[in-house]
Amino acid sequence: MKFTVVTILPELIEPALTAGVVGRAREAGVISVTTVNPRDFTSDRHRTVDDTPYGGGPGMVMKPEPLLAAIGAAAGAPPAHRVLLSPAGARLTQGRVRELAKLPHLVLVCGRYEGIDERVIELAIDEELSLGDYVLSGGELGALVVIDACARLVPGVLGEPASADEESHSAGLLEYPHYTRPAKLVAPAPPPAMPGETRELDVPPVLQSGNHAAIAAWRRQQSLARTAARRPDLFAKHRPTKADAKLLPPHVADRTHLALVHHPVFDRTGKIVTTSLTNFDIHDLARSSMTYGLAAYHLVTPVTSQREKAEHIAKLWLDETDLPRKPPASGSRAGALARVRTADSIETVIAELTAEYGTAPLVVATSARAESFPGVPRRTPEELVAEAAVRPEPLLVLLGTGWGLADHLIPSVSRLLAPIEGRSDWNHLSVRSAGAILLDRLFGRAP
Ligand code: 21W
Repeated sequence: MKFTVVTILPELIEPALTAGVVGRAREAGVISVTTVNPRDFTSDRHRTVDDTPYGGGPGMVMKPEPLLAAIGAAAGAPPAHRVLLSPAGARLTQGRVRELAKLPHLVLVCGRYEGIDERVIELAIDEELSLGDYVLSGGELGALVVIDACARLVPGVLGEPASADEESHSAGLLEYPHYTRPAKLVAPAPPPAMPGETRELDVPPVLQSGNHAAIAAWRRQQSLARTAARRPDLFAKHRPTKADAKLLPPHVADRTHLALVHHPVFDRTGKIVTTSLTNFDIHDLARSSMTYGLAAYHLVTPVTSQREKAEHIAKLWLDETDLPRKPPASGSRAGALARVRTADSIETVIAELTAEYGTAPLVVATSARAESFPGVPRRTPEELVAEAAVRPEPLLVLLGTGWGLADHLIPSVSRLLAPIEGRSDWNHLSVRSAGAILLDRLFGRAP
């Protein structure tokens, strides 16, 4: 594969490609890298490649004529694929690298200054690529990244290419941790340890077991857990395989409990009150909970008569509705009824779940007020689901009625979901609307 880099700073390209895998591939003639300098296509005494921007503004712009001539000379006829490295390009991905690596010749055009004259892009660039959302001083490092990423996919460049099988298997997940000898590493302890203090770090025993199935399972589990913790965006896109499902706790929705809290909540004046149950809230959030496959929906009020009313309404509804006629996979009519539950307090719900699951729930609050639950870690729905997916606990999501959960009276809360915001300052969603939006953000499937 041939790379031609168009740059006014060739000395930035050359030395970076003499060592390592790419250096050896060049020596072996498997790839070639050359540079073309737009300065060599100027005709004035100062070899000028830049000029002031039309319309004013800071900095300089690469002028079109030398750049066009250099790209023309680099690309040949018919022209090879021409890539401009630019902060305004599409993000470079491994998928794009795989496609680019199939080409026989790639021209990489590097901008300097504020950028290049737009007409060069119109006339002589096939695609614009960026490395990411940070500011570099030019395109040269981008060109080096493209060369390195492509070269290692060219047959003959890497000694033993990772099997396509293994690559596709791990695609979309972060790598598992690697270890080599010694099995017991004795090393200086990191600060704040005393000088001279040492720490002994062992290679995980499973890797020394010789049990290849156990090793593969451990590595896969590490990949899944790391991806969930570090890259919730990747984790959200990952479709767990059947084997993954065995390594992970049950799906988060299957162990998520929604609680509609009527006490302790604020009234409009900030006083702690107990609100009354409403028919609509019982119905609508029960339907939303079942639609999104939650484990249960809990109506929380200390008022005994209100709990009895809730149970009565829930039973009537479940008798009448056509929902249970086609019960969800895990549930009969009785199962559906069991999914609408009542409790006198949040603490009671927590105690019930702790007994049922053998571990206390991760309690998640929602709030329309940005400043409530001070010190409690904030999570986006994507972050929360990724975090919960690799932990064993059930999830208890609290929805406050009235003017919201009385945060200082609910110390069990350990995560907070950001408020749902519309496009105005007026934020008074009904709790059942907020709950439905929240469930969709947590568990909804994009079409
Ligand atoms: C950086 C040129 C910033 C122009 C709004 C208006 C190539 C790059 C580059 C550069 C600006 C890549 C401004 C990630 C990168 C590159 C040089 C814009 C400020 N903002 N990938 N003016 N980041 N950068 N100047 O910077 O050529 S690939």
